[in-house]
This record gives sequence, C-alpha cells and structure tokens, in this order.
Amino acid sequence: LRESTSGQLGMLVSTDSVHTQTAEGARVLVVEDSAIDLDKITETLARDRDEVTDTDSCAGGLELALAEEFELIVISLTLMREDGLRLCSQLRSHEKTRQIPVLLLADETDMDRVAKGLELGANDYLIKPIDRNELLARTRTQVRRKRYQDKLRANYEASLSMALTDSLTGLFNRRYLSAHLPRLLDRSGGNNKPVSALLFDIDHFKVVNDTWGHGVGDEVLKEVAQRASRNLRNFDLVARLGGEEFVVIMPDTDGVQAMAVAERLRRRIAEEPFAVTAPVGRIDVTISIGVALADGALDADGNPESGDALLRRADTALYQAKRSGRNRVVA
Ligand code: GH3
Ligand code: MG
Ligand code: MG
Ligand code: MG
Repeated sequence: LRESTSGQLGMLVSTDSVHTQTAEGARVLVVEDSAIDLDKITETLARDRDEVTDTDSCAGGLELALAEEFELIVISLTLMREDGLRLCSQLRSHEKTRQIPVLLLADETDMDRVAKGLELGANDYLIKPIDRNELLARTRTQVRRKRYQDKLRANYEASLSMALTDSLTGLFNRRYLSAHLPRLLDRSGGNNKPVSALLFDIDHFKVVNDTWGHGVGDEVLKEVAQRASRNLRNFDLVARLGGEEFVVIMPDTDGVQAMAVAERLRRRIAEEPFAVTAPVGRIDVTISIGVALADGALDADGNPESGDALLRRADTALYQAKRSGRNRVVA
C-alpha cells in the first residue's frame, strides 16, 4: 500500500499546486553546534514565524525528530565532534522521519560530503556563510512541498478507505470482500485449513424502519456492526454487503468453531436490547445466521471453492434460518 501510495504521489505532484501552498509557521529542527550560525538561522526563520527547535548533537536530533512533528530538519555538516551525514541516513531509515525534508549546511570546501548527503536522501543544501534570503527561500520551498505531499497523501488515504469501507458502520464493504475473499480461500486451499463464512441478516428490519424511522434503523445497523466486531478476532473479516446483510469470514476456523461463534453472536444481539435515540429507548433486535465451511479441499482442476460458491451456500443456510422462524443459526 505504501509503495503504491508514493508511486501515485510522484505522478500527482505538480509544481503549480506546490506554489499555492503556504510555508509560514513551519516547525523546523536545527542540528548545529555553532552558536553564531544557530542565532542567524533562528533570527532569519523568525521572519516567517517558523518555530525553531535546536540541538547540537546528532543523537539529540534523532531523538527529537522521532518524538516530535517537524516539517524540515536542517543538519550542519560542520559539527565539531560528529558527522551530520550519519544523522541524515538515520532519518531516512526511520518510517516516521523518512518523509521530512532535510537541508544540509556545509562549507564550500566540503562539496564531496554534500554530494554524499544528497545521495543519502537530503533534499537541498546551503553553503556557509549563510545567506539569509537563500535560507528563507530554500526553507519555504521544502516546507511547501512537504505540506502539499502530506495533503495529497491524506486525500489519497481517505479516498482509499472510502472506496473499501462502508461509511455508516465503518465495516469493510462488498468491494473489499470481493477483493480479499479469493486470496483467503487460495491460502487455505494451499494449507488445507478450513475457512468459515457467516452470513447474517437482521430479522424484520423493515418493521424497525417503518415503526421508528430510518434514523433509528441506522442506529441499529451501527450497533449490530459494533457488536459483531467486538465478538470476533482481529483477523476475522467483517463486511456489510448492503442493506441489513453482513458477512464474516473466519480463516482457520472449522465447522464446530464457526457454529459456536455464530451462536455467541446471535445471543449477543438478542439478549441485550439496543439503546436507541429517545423516545424509543430500547428495542429488541434479532439476527438470523447462515454458516458455510470451505474445507480447503481442491476440486478436480486443483482449485479451492470460489468465494461466490461459499457465500451462496451460506445464503441457502440463511434462507433456512429465516424460514424456520428467525433468530437462529443454520449450517
Ligand atoms: P427478514 O427478517 O426477512 O430479513 O425481513 P426484513 O424486513 O429484515 O427484510 P427486507 O429485506 O424485507 O427489508 C430490509 C429493509 O432494510 C428494507 C430497507 O428499508 C432497509 N434498509 C436497507 N438499507 C438500509 C439502511 O442503510 N438504513 C436503514 N435504516 N434501513 C435500510
Ligand atoms: Mg430480507
Ligand atoms: Mg432482514
Ligand atoms: Mg436483507
């Protein structure tokens, strides 16, 4: 996911939009042991109301960068006792700091190490003595680019999660299920491990809507989703297929275990009335559950059962549960 995210970002960043980003008030970390240079940097960046945090050691720089949220890290390559390049490569190796722009400060005679720093992932450099306008311009450019990329990444992640989850309940949606179920089944086919599917549907849900309104109906849907998630393991997949129909896929779960989970889930819904918006107060809700098991066996062509076939069998069982009186589990 992360790989493809950055791939997308590369394509989406256009210079035009970057320039519309503001760069003021940036949180900047400066790793510098020369008091004179540090004063100059702090004074200069104050013109943009940037907040400068400083340290005179690489260890301190790494610690601060990992603990706080910086938008630019300025690393001096003229530290008396240390090599700022090491910090540069450490910042690139940590997930948290990998995306923070790095600006190097170096002596004119030290272009070899500047080149090495750029290779390690530093974004830009300044030659001492520091020119105030140049410092401001390079800082603004890097901060703008970072802010723009953060915004793109947030948008991209939001659109990904919107496409794969149901906005009412926060559960995965049908699209996500279709994408992942074949993978889960393939894996179990290879390992000969069973996968169980529960398909459940709220009983007489139309009556809830018709009696108390769609808003209360939505509250019930959310609460059903929460109770289901709470009663399952982290690696069980829970999805809302649409309407008031849900599915749970449980890897490495045999028929006996699946029936036990289904029965527990049925009771968690039926035994505790749902608290919904007044004046209704509390209402009784029940669900019917159909259970089907993919035993991992391969067919004549060497394929495990398809997700569609598994869900069709669960649907047949659900239909039986409805016909035989609802609020029950049928395999
Ligand atoms: P059964 O026990 O046979 O499942 O009966 P039922 O009334 O639950 O089944 P039916 O399929 O007839 O009705 C489902 C209802 O679910 C109809 C529709 O108004 C409601 N519904 C579907 N999606 C939503 C939703 O997102 N919010 C709300 N509030 N209601 C929904
Ligand atoms: Mg129905
Ligand atoms: Mg229903
Ligand atoms: Mg239904």
